[in-house]
Amino acid sequence: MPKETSQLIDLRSDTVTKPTAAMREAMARAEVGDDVFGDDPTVKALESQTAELLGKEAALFVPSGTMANQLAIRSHTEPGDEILVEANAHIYYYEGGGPVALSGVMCRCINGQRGIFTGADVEAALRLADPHFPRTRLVCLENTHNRGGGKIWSIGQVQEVAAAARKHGLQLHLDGARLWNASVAAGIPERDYAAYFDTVSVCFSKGLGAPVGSALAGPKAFIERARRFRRMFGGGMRQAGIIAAGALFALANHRARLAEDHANAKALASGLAAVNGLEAAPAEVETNMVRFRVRALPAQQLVDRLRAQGVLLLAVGPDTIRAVTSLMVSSDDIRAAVAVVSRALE
Ligand code: TLP
Repeated sequence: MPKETSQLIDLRSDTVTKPTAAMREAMARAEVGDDVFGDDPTVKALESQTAELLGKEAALFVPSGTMANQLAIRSHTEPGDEILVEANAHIYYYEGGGPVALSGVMCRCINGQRGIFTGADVEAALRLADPHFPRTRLVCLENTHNRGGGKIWSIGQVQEVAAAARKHGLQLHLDGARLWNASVAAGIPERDYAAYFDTVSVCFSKGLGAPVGSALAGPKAFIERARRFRRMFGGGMRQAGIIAAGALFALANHRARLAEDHANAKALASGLAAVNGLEAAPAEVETNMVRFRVRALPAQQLVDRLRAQGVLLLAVGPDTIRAVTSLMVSSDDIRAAVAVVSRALE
């Protein structure tokens, strides 16, 4: 029998997190106003706290991580420009072709190692300043890297790419949807990472557990330009303080606990590595994601089988499955999930 929703062990993503009772209370109490008129005090508080955390002049609250990234691209470029992205970057892979549709830019892909690339890669991908070519304008990094399996960029790696970009007058944007995870795991404050970038996007609705919302942070004039595009893209929200309050609660209460998710991901990978027919690499788990391979049957078939047993995972390739830990799963759930997977492959 399929399990009830409440009993499911949901490892598809950290986007599935639901607000806790305390977060809901904070949201219910939120002071609100019309944010398009600049009247919502809770949104303003969230924007200034986010800017402060990231060491930037200003921040803009937006409905999704995708919108934060796409606003950054639109605000950094003009149609006909080119941006450098890693071939597995969320911006390139999962945002519905946004860069070309919304900003009219070309994406030039760099093949990284689990999402990480080098300054030499940037230099090799650059276009000469010549009217034949698009103008290379922007380099995008993703930390942690989603399709890289939650891989963390070290500060040294960021520094090296940033130096190459600056040498050629390029702008830098960080897709920091999970920068919180990178910071907790690496012990490096968010602002230290952010310092190398002109703009940074962060999500409150993933591991932090808020129901909705992301932010784009950067220089004041840039954020004002992005605010215009947010309006154009339909992302101006009215009494958004209700959801901003969830994000504020998450910032205050759910950042340090991400370490638990990281420990659970490690434990999950170790458990899966011992299951016959699977290939998992616990040593590669750096944050809250685990990618593992299935040998015996197609990944989607195993995912379907596990769903019927109450364990939800995501097939991200023909033989590859992703699991993401979050505040929705406990260490007991992890042990239970490993047992279910193991039985399903017997
Ligand atoms: N990632 C989602 C899916 O879109 C794949 C997930 O389940 O991991 N940047 C990164 C690095 C992301 O992983 C995501 C979401 C986003 C941006 C976009 O965030 P949303 O979904 O809020 O638009």
